[in-house]
Amino acid sequence: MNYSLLEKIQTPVQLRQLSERDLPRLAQELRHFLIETLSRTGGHFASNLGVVELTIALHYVFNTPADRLVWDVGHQSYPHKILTGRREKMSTLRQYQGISGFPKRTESPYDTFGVGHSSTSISAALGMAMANRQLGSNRKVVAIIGDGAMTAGMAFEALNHAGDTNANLLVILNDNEMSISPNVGGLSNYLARLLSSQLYTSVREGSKHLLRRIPPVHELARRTEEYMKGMVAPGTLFEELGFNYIGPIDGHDLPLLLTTLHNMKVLEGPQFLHVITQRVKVLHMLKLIPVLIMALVRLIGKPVKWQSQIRLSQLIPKSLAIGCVIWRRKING
Ligand SMILES: Cc1ncc(C[n+]2csc(CCOP(=O)(O)OP(=O)(O)O)c2C)c(N)n1
Repeated sequence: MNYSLLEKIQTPVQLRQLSERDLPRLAQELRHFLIETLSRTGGHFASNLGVVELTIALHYVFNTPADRLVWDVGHQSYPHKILTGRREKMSTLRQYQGISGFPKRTESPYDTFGVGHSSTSISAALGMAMANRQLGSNRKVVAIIGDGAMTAGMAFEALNHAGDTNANLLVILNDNEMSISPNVGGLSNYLARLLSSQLYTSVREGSKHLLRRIPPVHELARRTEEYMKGMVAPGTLFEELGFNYIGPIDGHDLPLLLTTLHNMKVLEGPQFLHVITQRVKVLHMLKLIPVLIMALVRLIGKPVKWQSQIRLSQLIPKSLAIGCVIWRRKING
């Protein structure tokens, strides 16, 4: 693939010089680049493919690195690394003396918090937001946390604290209904109920309708926010904790992400944006087949330890891997 847009971007400064019309093409290049790179280096590919549009939108709307992005766990930070001057180093990902698979403060000024452990982003971002307040600084702080990481006590402790401080902080819940495997528990059921309530579809369609008419920007901002707030039932769990809850919105719809982030950036107090992403879209699966084969071949290249109790989730990848090897041999004749 030709990476004509991606290659122009050494830092988000060049990203912000692109027109909004170019961003879907950039997302395509970025996704393809990720697949190509990870097929050689290995790494977390599903979580990263899910945040391609969200990462572009965040660096486009926010003035990074002055504005702070805090990635929870950090296993989904590869698109962020690629857009922040580390594209060429991606071939060294997770290797000796190469770049880290997680945000690392010594690696880049765009990596605001060293991570690896989950569920710490809201606390870290809240600390930064409170420091901003002390300093009288107008820097924005955004925590991006998955629905799996959100189930931890530490994340709730931070939500509880943030609601009480009234700090200027944006929390983005990246909801793909998955953690390492499908989520279980009360929060997961609650998020699923929010999604199945048809509000998601109506908000999404309604926002697109508004975008089509394009009134002056501040009017659009006001109306979009009012509209979305009106559509989503007040009193969500996050509202009760003191956040202004917006969503759920489609995390792959770049125009919608940009408008929503622009609108929310100027709001005061704790803000909560619920975005829905898919780790791997069906169309992308086709392009992923070579990556999957390489990853799975590597998996069965290792000696398989048979245990007395083997779980289905362990068995399926192994059977799939064997199938892929047979298929590859057939292709190669
Ligand atoms: C304290 C801690 N416990 C467990 C893990 C293992 N872990 C890695 S990613 C992750 C959660 C991933 O789910 P989610 O936050 O929904 O992100 P997604 O991969 O779906 O984008 C967990 C629990 C960890 N990194 N840190």
